Amino acid sequence: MTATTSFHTCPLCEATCGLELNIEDGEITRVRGDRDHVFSRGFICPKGAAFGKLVHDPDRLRRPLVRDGDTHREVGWDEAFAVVEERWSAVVARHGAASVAAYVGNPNAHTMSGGQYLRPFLRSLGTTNVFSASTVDQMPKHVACGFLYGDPLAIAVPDIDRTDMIVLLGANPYESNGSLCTAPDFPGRLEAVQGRGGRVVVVDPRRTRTAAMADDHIPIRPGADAFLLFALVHVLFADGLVDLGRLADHVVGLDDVERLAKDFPPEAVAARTGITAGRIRALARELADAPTAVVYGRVGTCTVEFGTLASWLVDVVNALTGNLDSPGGAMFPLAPHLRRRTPAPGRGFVTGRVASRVRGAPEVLGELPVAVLAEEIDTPGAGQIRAIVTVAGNPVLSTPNSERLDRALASLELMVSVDPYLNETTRHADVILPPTDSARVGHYDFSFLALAIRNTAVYSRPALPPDPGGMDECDILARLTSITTGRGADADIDGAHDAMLTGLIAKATGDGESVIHGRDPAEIAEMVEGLTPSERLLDVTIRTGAYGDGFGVDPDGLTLATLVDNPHGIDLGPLQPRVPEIVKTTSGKIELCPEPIAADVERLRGALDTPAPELVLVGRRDVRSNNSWMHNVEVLVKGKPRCTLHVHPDDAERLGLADGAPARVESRVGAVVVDVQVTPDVMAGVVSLPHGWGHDRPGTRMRVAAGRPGVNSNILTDEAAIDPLSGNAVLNAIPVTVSPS
Ligand SMILES: Nc1nc2c(c(=O)[nH]1)N[C@H]1C(S)=C(S)[C@@H](COP(=O)(O)OP(=O)(O)OC[C@H]3O[C@@H](n4cnc5c(=O)[nH]c(N)nc54)[C@H](O)[C@@H]3O)O[C@H]1N2
Ligand SMILES: Nc1nc2c(c(=O)[nH]1)N[C@H]1C(S)=C(S)[C@@H](COP(=O)(O)OP(=O)(O)OC[C@H]3O[C@@H](n4cnc5c(=O)[nH]c(N)nc54)[C@H](O)[C@@H]3O)O[C@H]1N2
Ligand code: SF4
Ligand SMILES: [Mo]
Repeated sequence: MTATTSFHTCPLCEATCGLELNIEDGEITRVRGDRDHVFSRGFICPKGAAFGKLVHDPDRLRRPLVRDGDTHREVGWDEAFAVVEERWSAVVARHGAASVAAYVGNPNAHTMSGGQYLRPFLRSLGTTNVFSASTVDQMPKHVACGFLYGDPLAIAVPDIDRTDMIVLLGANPYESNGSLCTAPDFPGRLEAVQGRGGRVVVVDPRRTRTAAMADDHIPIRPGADAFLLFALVHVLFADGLVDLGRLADHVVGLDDVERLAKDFPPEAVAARTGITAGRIRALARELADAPTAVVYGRVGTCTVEFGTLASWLVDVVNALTGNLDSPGGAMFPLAPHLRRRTPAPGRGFVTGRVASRVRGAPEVLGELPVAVLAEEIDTPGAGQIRAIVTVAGNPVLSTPNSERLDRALASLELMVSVDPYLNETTRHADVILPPTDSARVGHYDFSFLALAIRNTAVYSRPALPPDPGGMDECDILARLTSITTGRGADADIDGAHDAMLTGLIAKATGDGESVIHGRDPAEIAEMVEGLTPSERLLDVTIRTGAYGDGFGVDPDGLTLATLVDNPHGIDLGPLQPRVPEIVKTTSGKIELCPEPIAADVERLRGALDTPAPELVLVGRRDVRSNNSWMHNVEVLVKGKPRCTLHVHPDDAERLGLADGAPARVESRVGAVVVDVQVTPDVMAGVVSLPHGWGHDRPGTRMRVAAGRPGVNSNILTDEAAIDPLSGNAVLNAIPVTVSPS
């Protein structure tokens, strides 16, 4: 028996914790937190501890499946790609490239293939029907930042380790471990804020674990954060508390924000938010008075009717209190794969370059809202979607009115899924291409190091040897790209990888802003190191990045090899101010009151007078779960049932609901029956159900999950309801009725 220890970044959530893996005979036998990890320092959660179980899950697919009537049968890789090629080209020949679509899900943000091979693949499809989990998640933040800073990826994160006060809106990091804010051991870091005399305030309709630890929990009516934030802005102006600090010369639009905020005094929003005017005024003053303070909004502020407005106002409040781009406030990370920019105006941010066929919903960041996917499939006409590729997504559980989508997917001429599970979505696929597990591939966090509260560099080499019959997701996507670009399923895959590398180098040598501008691409190519195509691409990215060696320019700079030599990561220090360098608006200034956002304020003003529905549904997360796909691991799902409907005791009494008894929950689009859990931890007038459950569909192969199926909360969410600026689905504050079942 051979026993070894290996260090690997946990790929399961945004916290990017370092794992210490014990490996015996090719099996992960024990997982602990890596105590020497520069960022996570030994912290892990129950999901990270179950990483080995997930990797070795017997239900995990290791070979491709092809549909045979109502079942799937295992085939070889060549056969699977041949089927894809034949049927894909047939659909394109019959209906044109406009009839194909792609849906890409959350785990793409956690894989190197997602960071390196996905974009080229999506572009190769030649369709505007590109959908992703971003429009059931954070798209409002991208849109707000796109307009504010000219760059939708310029997202400021709370500088938790240095702040004196943090206000969390619609975020529950004690369960989620944080999002759009990579901070391993987020709970410990919040406790440290309190430990040094600072304050933690949580605004949430539920008394979450995060709310329970906070110095102050402010319950809010779901969907009302934009009102609360506007009232804070109102008070900051009215009481003369606005101080832009260092950003004064870099901001335009201040007067316009002040003018818009006039309509939202605390008294006007008190009823709609459920928060007294006095409390709102006090909060504004606390934010202004704290030496440093930061407002942080997440899922509860994004997946709502006014998601973009709320996301914008979070940054506005941080700016007005002098806390934007300032230590202890909200700051812009500089990850090793990114570059410092030359301060200069940019091209700005636009949306709506195309619109969806049926509803006319505007494109954002090159994609359409996933809320329109079902109608694009089930509405006949030119441009109707006839084929789809899903990569790492389970939209049948994760997107609104999922029963309609479930039916729509069943009607397609062709569906191909790149996914390791036969689940609620992939059961509709004609071909399933399962990538090898994440312990067998390298790991670098393109998405999350760019959202980290400290600048950090970490790369993990594969922890386990390759599965001889398995396929790396980079290879799967490269082969699919060969098919969709007409080079064919049999095209030389090494050639495709080499072309990617040559392209990346050529882009850098031809880019006036790159450290290797003007160098000979052949000379650079000679210097590139790495054991896999993915590593070689990463080497180029790191070496031309903010801390890179520039291929000899700075001998002390980072290379892939430096990262490989430091498996516990390299700490690059606390975040540094980045304005104006980061700003890419056409004016070169932070546009505090962008015109498209200002235009949406009228809708918010109108909603002030609309009475809120009597009972609304919100979601919730549990630390042992992650969206839809970790319910097949026994240790994560055993124990008390987690998919229950939380109901406040007053509502339970009023509606005749008993603890533990089933209730029928009904919305405009659907109904589910689920067991009630009566708890004072949810506001009266609000019920809560987690998403990602509903594992009772036939034709899946997730035996543990099927034993505790739960119900799919997205049967209740309404695909008609989207935030107009971002196209993001409304997944919180869904009007429902509840009755005993
Ligand atoms: N009602 C409600 N709905 C929600 C939310 C909510 O709060 N409330 N949250 C939303 C949010 S924030 C998100 S991000 C979405 C998530 O939406 P999705 O991304 O559509 O769903 P996931 O459940 O994350 O599904 C991930 C899929 O990827 C597969 N997978 C896992 N690892 C890999 C891998 O390495 N490679 C590949 N190719 N596949 C892999 C899994 O088997 C699974 O099929 O759900 C959203 N839906
Ligand atoms: N354990 C676990 N961890 C996860 C995931 C998971 O499914 N499970 N998913 C991962 C993903 S994809 C993401 S995007 C992140 C999300 O990370 P978070 O944003 O922290 O997500 P949630 O835990 O859903 O917290 C959202 C909170 O918003 C509250 N809320 C609902 N409506 C409103 C509202 O209108 N206003 C306010 N102020 N609050 C509201 C809910 O009660 C809930 O407590 O978590 C990631 N980490
Ligand atoms: S908090 Fe996230 S990254 Fe850390 S161990 Fe848990 S799942 Fe993995
Ligand atoms: Mo998410």
